[in-house]
Amino acid sequence: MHHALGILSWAQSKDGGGPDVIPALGNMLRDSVEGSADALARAFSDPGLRIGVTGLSRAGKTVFITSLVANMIQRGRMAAFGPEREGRIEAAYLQPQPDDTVARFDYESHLAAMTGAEAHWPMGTRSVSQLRLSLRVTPKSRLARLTGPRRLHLDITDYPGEWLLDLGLLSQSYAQWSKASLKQVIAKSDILPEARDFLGLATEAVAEARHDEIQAAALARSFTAYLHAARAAGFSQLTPGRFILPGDLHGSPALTFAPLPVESPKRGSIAREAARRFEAYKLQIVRPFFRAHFAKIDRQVVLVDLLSAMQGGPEILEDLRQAMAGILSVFRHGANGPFSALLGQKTDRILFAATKADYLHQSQHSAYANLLEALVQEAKQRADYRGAKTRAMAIASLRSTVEERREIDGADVDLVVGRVGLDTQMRALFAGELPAHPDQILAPARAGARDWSDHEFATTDFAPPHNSLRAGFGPPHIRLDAAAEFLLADRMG
Ligand SMILES: Nc1nc2c(ncn2[C@@H]2O[C@H](COP(=O)(O)OP(=O)(O)O)[C@@H](O)[C@H]2O)c(=O)[nH]1
Ligand SMILES: [Mg+2]
Repeated sequence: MHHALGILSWAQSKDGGGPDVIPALGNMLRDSVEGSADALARAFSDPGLRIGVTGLSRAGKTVFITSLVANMIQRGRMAAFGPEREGRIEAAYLQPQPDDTVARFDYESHLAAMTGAEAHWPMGTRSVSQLRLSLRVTPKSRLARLTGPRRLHLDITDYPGEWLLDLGLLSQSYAQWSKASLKQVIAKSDILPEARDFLGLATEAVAEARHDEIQAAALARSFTAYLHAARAAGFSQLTPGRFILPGDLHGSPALTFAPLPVESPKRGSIAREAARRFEAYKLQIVRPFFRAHFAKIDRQVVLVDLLSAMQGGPEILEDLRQAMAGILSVFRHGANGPFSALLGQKTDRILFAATKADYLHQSQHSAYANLLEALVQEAKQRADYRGAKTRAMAIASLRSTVEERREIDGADVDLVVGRVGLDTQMRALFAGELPAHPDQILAPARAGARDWSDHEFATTDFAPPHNSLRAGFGPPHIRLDAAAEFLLADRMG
C-alpha cells in the first residue's frame, strides 16, 4: 500500500494531477502479466511511446496496426529492425492500455480474420481505439546493461484521418465554412446526384426561414448523404469529419446542421441555429478530440492509399494532395500558434506510408515511394515542422500477392498475382506505369486536368492469403520492419 501511495504522488506531480491517475492505477492492478509490486512501480516509471496511426478510411490503419503488432511479437520477418537484428528484444507482449475510456483495438479478432484458414479483411473501424504493446529490451551500451533490461510501452492509437481534417474548421466561421463547402458541392454537382439534391434543399429562402428541427434534420441528412457519396467517389477533403464517421455521436444535435448560403443569418432562422451548432461542434467535439488524443502523440503514422487515388484520376489525386496538406498543417502549429494547447508539441517523427504496395511489383516500389514523398513534400515545404523528422515509404501491411514476370506481346511485364474473392480464383494485375518523375502526374493534377493523358492506373480487390502464420513469423509484409526502425529504434538504444 505504501508503494502504491508513492506511485500516486509521483504520478500526480508529473501530470499535474487530475483524473488520469485513477484509471492508470486500475490498469496496474489488473496487470496480470507482471503482477509484483515492483512491476507495478515500474509501470509508471517505464518510458512509454504514444504512436498515432491515422489515414482516411480504408487507407489501411486496422491492417497496419494488426500486422505491425503481430510482427513485433513474432519477429521472424523483421530483419531491417535494428533492435531485433541485434538480438536485443527479450520479449514483446500485450498489456492493458493506459486509457480506460478508449475502446481497445480488437487485435485478436483482426489477426484471426486476416490470417486464418478463410482469410478475409477485417471489418472497418469507425472510431478511436488503442492497444498497448510492451517490450523488454537489452540496452545497447554495456554500461546500461548493468541495470538489466529496459521496458518500453508502445501505446498505439488508431484514429480516423477524417477527424484531423476538422482542425481546419477551428479557424473558420460558419459563414466561411458554408461558402467553401457550398463551392465544393457545386463543383461536384455534375457528377454526384446527392450534390444536386442538397443544393435543391439548401436555398437562401430555406436558410432564412424560422428554425424548424424537421427541416434542419432533413438538410443535415442530405448534406451527409452528399459527403458519403463524395467519399465513395474518392474525394478526401470533406468536413465535418464526424458526419462521415460519427463515432458514438450519430444523430446528436451537434451533428444536425449543414452549410447554407447566407452571410449574416437572421435571428431565429435555420441558418442562425446552424451557425450555433457549428460552433458547438468545434467546441464540444473537435477541440476535445485534439486535446484528448492528438496532443499526446509522440510518433505519428499517416497512411495513404495512393494507388487508389491515382486510379481515381487527376481531380481525386489533387484533392488527396490538398487533404494531406490540411492534415499536415496539424503538425506544424508552433508553440505560440492559436492551437498550441490543443495540438501539443510532442510529435517528433512522422512516417508517411503509401499502403498496399503489394499491388505493385517491387521494381516499381521506389517510384511509388517517390510519388508519395513528392505529394507530401509540397505541403511540407510551406512550413517547417519544428524539427520533426519525416519519412515517406511504400509498404504493404499484409502482402497478398506474389510477383511474376510475363511476356505480353513480346515484352516482359512485371506483374503481381493474387487471390480474389473467397474462392481460389487468381488474378494478375499490372497496376500501371508509374511516372519516372512525380511531376509528370502531380503537375497536370494541380493544373486541373480531367484525365491522365499518358498514364493509366488500375487496382483490384486482392484477398489476404489463407493460413499465412508460421511459428516465429508474423504475417507477410513489405517494409513493416523499416517502418518500425524509423518509428521505434532510436527509443530502444
Ligand atoms: N493487398 C492489400 N490490401 C490491403 C492492405 N492493407 C489494407 N488493404 C485493403 O484496404 C482495406 C482497408 O484496410 P483497413 O485497415 O480496414 O483500413 P482503415 O479503414 O484505414 O482501418 C482492406 O479491407 C484491404 O482491402 C495490404 O497490405 N495489402
Ligand atoms: Mg480501421
